[in-house]
Amino acid sequence: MSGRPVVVVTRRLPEPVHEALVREFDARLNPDDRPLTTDGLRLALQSADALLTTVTDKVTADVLSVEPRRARLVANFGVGFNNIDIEAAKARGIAVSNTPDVLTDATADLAITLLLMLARRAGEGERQLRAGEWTGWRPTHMLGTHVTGKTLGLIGMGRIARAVAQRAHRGFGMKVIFHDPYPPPPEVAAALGAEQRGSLEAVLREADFVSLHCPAMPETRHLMNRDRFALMRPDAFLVNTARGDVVDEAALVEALQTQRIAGAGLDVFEKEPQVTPVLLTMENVVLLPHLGSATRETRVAMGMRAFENLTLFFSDKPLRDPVV
Ligand code: 8YV
Repeated sequence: MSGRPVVVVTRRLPEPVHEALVREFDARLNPDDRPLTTDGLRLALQSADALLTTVTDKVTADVLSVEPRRARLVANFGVGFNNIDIEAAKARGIAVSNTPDVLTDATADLAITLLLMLARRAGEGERQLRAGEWTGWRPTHMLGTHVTGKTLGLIGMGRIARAVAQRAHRGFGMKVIFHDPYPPPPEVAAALGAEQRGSLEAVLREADFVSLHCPAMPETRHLMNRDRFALMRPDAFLVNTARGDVVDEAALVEALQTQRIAGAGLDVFEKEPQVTPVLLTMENVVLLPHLGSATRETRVAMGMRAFENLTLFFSDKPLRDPVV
C-alpha cells in the first residue's frame, strides 16, 4: 500500500493525464478502455478513495449504495454529470466534481460545425462525391441555406451557448436570440449581441436554427417533444450538442418525416451509442458520435481539470468544480 490515495480511472485518458495521475496517486488505469460494469463500479467504490468517471459510467443510486464503501469523491471527466445520481451522492456524503470551461470552445465549435454542415448540406455532398455519384457542377445542384443574417435560437445561455452566440453573431453575422430560465445579466447578453426571449416557445417560433444548450435533468427530459417541434418553422433546423435526453428522439423522427422541420444535426442521442435507425437513412440529418469536446487539447485539459479536483480534495482543500 503506497499510502497515496487510490484513484480508479474508469476509461483510458490522454497520456499526459495518466502521467500526472500516476505521479500523484495510486492510480488504477484502464488501458484496455473497456467500460466498467455496474459490478466493476461498485467494486471501485469499495476499493478506491476516488473514481475518475466519464459519461459512459452509470453511477446510479444503486451503485452508490454499495457497502462498505471507501470512495468519497467521484471526479467526472465532462461538464455534464447526468451519468451520476447527484441526489444519491449528496445523501451519502460523496463529493462530485466536473470539468467545465475547458471544453466550452471545442463544444461550441462543434455546434457551429453541425449548423454549417446542415445549412450547406455538407454531409450529403460528401456522401454523393465519395459514392462516385457527382456528375459535375450544376447551377441548382444541392442548394443549401444561407447562414449569414439568419436567426439562431439558443435554448439555455450558459458557457457553451454564449460561446456559440459569439461565433454565430460575430463570426457569421447571425441574429442571436435565446431563452434561459436563469438568464445571464443583460449586459452579458448585449455584449454577445444576443436578445432574450420570454419563453422557449418564442424562440422556437422565430429561429431559423435552434441549438440546445441545457443540462440533462428531470426538468429538461424531452424538452423538445412533439408539441415543441410543432412550433418550429418548417424551414428551421435543430442542433443538439447537449444531451440526447433533452430531445424526444421519436418525436424528432416524426417531425423530420413529416417535414415539420427542415433537418437536424445531432452529436448526442437518447440511448447513445444507439441511434434511431431511420435517422441513419435521412439526408437532411447530420449525425456525429458525441465529438463535442473531442480535441486533443480539450481532452487533456479536461483530464488535468479532473486531476486538479482530485489533488485539491486529497489536500483537504475545496474542489475547484464542486457539483456536490
Ligand atoms: C465529454 C460531454 O466528452 O463534457 C461533457 O458533458 O458530453 C463531453 O464533453 C463526455 O461527457 C465525457 O465524459
